[in-house]
Amino acid sequence: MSDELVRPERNLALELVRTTEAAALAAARLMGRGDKIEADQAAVDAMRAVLDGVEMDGIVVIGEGEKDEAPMLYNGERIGNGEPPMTDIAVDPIDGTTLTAKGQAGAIAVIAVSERGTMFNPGPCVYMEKLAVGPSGAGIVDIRLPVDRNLTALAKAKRVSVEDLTAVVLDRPRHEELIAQIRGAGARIRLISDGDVAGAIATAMPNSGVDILFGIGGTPEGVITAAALKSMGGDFQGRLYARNDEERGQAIAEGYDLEAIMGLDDMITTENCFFAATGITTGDLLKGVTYTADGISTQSLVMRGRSGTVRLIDAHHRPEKLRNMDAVGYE
Ligand code: VTB
Repeated sequence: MSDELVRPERNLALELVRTTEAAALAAARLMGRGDKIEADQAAVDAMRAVLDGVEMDGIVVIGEGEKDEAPMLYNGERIGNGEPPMTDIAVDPIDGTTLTAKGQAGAIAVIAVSERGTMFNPGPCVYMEKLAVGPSGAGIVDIRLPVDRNLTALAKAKRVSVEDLTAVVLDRPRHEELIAQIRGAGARIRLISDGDVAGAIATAMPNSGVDILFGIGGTPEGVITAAALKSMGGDFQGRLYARNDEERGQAIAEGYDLEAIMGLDDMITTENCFFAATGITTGDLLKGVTYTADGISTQSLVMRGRSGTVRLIDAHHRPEKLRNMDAVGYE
């Protein structure tokens, strides 16, 4: 094998969805048990096991953290069977560990993959200010503008009134002012306790009931969101956010620009990207894992940046067969 960059030409997302299904199946068994660490570990183990069989030479750019704290899916870990294509990987085996532990809406298992060297590495930057919209808002909203101007512009583009719009916001004290501004403008609000990946992507899904996401959330989640919104044709803008002087100093020392507005092409600098997510608990974006006498059902989203194809995949799993295959998480 030469070192020449082999680009991922096939639709990797169709294979990656098996990894998010595995993570969701493992996590869903632990729904409502009040233990988010246990649920996360189960999802990580299951996703990691399936990832080993995916034909790619991947490096985890966004993972569970540094090697010493994360036994698997740590930043820098090599993933896949080592064959080309060479890829960057962002994983969040559960976005919404607390939602899972409490059995609340909107937890998903998610992965994004792009051509090697194209994924933004957030390094020490934990948070970013975010603005996400679906295709009808692309080119219309601007994170630098006041909230009411963005809402007015989006309402006009969607041919509705501002009162008809629903904004998704993480329910955090830091958003008090933002929430007041959205209310002042007259829009409806869906406050979520976690899970801004699903919240942002839902803005681009027809009939999801949400139109725009505002607020400060995790930077890793932002990069993952970008892979999806690139495929869906929505827009996502971000600005890195430091919580204190120490974080600011560290980010600047490492060369990050805290003033810059980052767009979809800054977070993932190629169209050659892939996204897969599976619902753990039912939410605005996806149905959660459900159990019947006939087996287990999952619902997943599968996307490819270059083609812009978005697939919604309902899968039916047969635990009695999978158990014989030593598959992880299919109890
Ligand atoms: C969000 C959300 C995550 O973190 O990015 C959020 O998507 C941001 O951080 O599900 P805080 O919780 O510190 O506000 C999560 O809630 C958890 O990782």
